[in-house]
Amino acid sequence: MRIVMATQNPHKVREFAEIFGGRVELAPLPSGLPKAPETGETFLENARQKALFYAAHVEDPVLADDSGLVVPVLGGEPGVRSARYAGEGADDRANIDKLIRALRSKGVREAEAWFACALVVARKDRVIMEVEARVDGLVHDEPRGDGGFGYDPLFSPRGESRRFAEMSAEEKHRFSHRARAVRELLARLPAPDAT
Ligand code: ITT
Repeated sequence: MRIVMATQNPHKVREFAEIFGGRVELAPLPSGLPKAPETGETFLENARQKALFYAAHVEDPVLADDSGLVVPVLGGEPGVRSARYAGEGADDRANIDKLIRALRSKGVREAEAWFACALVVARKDRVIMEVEARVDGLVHDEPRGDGGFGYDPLFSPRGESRRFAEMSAEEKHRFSHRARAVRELLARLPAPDAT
C-alpha cells in the first residue's frame, strides 16, 4: 500500500518514516502545492481538512497529521495553534519562548500537559480512517536537549525525567502521541494480501 504524507512539515515526514519503518510505502507530497487550510477548532477537524485538501490533488490515499501541545493551566493553549502560537510563520524557538513566558506569568515552573495527534487517511473526496492519540506528561519553563522538534525541549512524558529532546528518536517513539496514533492506524489497516 502506498500512502502520500499530506504534510509540509519535514519533521513529521522524518518521524513517519521512522515509525512506519517500511511497513507501508510512504511518498512525499508533490512539490508546489499550497499549504492546506487549517481553520478547525479540534485536531481532528484540522486533520480532516488537510487530508481532504491534499487528497484532491493526488491519486493515492493521503495521510494528514494535526498535532500540538495542550496545557490546561493555560486554558488549553497552544493547542490547535501550536505551530503558529507566536504568530503566523513563527519558528520553534519563538513558540517555545512564548510558552515559557506564559508559564512564568502564571507563576508555574512546570505544569501538566499532553501532546495530541489526530491522523486522517483520505482518498479523493472520502475520509477512510481517523485515529487520535495523546501522551500525558509535564511541560517545563526551561528547555533541555536538542533532539526532536517543536516543543520537545520543554516536554517530559509521564514517568520520565528526560525531555523528548533529550531522547533518541526510538525512545521518543516509545511514548509519543504520533507513534501511538500510527500504531493504532497500522492495527486497523487491512493486512497485506498473503497470496
Ligand atoms: P502540516 O500542517 O503541514 O502537517 P504543521 O507544522 O503546520 O505542518 P500542525 O498544524 O499539526 O502542523 O502543527 C503541529 C505543531 O505542534 C508543530 O509545529 C509543533 O510545534 C507541535 N508539535 C506537534 N507534534 C510535536 C512533537 O512530536 N514534538 C514537538 N512538537 C510537536
